[in-house]
Amino acid sequence: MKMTFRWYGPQDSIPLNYIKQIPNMSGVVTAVYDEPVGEIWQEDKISKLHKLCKEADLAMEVIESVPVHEDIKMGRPSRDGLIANYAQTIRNLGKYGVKCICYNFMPVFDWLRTNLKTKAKDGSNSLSYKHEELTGTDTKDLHLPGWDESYTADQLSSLLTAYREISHEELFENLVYFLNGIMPACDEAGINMAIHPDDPPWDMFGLPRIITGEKSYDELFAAVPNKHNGITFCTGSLGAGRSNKLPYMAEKYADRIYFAHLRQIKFAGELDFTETGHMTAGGDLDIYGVVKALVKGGFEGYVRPDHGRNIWDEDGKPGYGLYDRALGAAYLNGLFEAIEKEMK
Ligand code: DNO
Repeated sequence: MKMTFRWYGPQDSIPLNYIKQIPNMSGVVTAVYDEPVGEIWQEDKISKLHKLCKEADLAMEVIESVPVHEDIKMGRPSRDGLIANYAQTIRNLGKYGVKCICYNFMPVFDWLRTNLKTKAKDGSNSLSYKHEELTGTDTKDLHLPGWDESYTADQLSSLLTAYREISHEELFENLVYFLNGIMPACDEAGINMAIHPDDPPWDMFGLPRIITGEKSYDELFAAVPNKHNGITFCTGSLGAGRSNKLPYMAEKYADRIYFAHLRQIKFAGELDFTETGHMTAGGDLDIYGVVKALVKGGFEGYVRPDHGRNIWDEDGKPGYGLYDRALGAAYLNGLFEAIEKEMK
């Protein structure tokens, strides 16, 4: 495995040399953030990021995310042009040594939480999700913590209405169409696509969500067998779905898991959860079991400690402060080393 750390570019409050000081850190996971969704990422922007990483002696082999335009997800006529742009972005990234692109196919919203600063008794805080709070939210005046409110109220309402016409099956077909359109660019550039699961893994506001568990992956690989079609195995997202057996899935898909987001959650109700420190003992997911299954399955991809808490009075970007993610990396490094040596 290659240990990595998410870095939000030059505007991130965490300097690259701090990241480099975390033991075993091979590289950062980053993105071009100032290109509107659907536009080609130009080489000058990619090369600037690449240079900064190189100067800090960190690889830039994973991009999270190249966002997918809603017209592609909805199968609108403009999708062919947008897919061609996406393919060009892939080729451009390939020129700078990128090996893996994390993306998602969630309609309208990315991950959803209801509180970004849930205080624990020990004074730390973290992200949490309460299903009732979310379902009680009026979509006409939607202000959710965390996701980028890039739509006006009118745009959002017309998007939500347009999605009412789109079934899970159609959304899945649109994903397959998109993947088939970009696979030649991936073959050419040697880049693996790694779809992020829906977070949390169930429908939201009547919007279909399709990457939620084992069945989704079986269907995805059957529809697009190309090896560049792979997944980001996010324990926190998949783990919120109580029927997902994480270690079993990690082993089953190990050769398609190009990127692993490892983090912990603790359930507070059937569909409610709070994010906790990474260790297995800190929550309800078997992080040790997942790492063991990955190693057993021959996983050779990138790993990053996912969402950390804010600890030691850090006021970091929710989920993406320095300290707790660094502790997470250290813990995960230890697990991998012990398990890899044990299995030799
Ligand atoms: C949240 C992240 C997601 C992820 C995207 C990938 O912290 O895991 O926002 O980056 O879903 O496209």
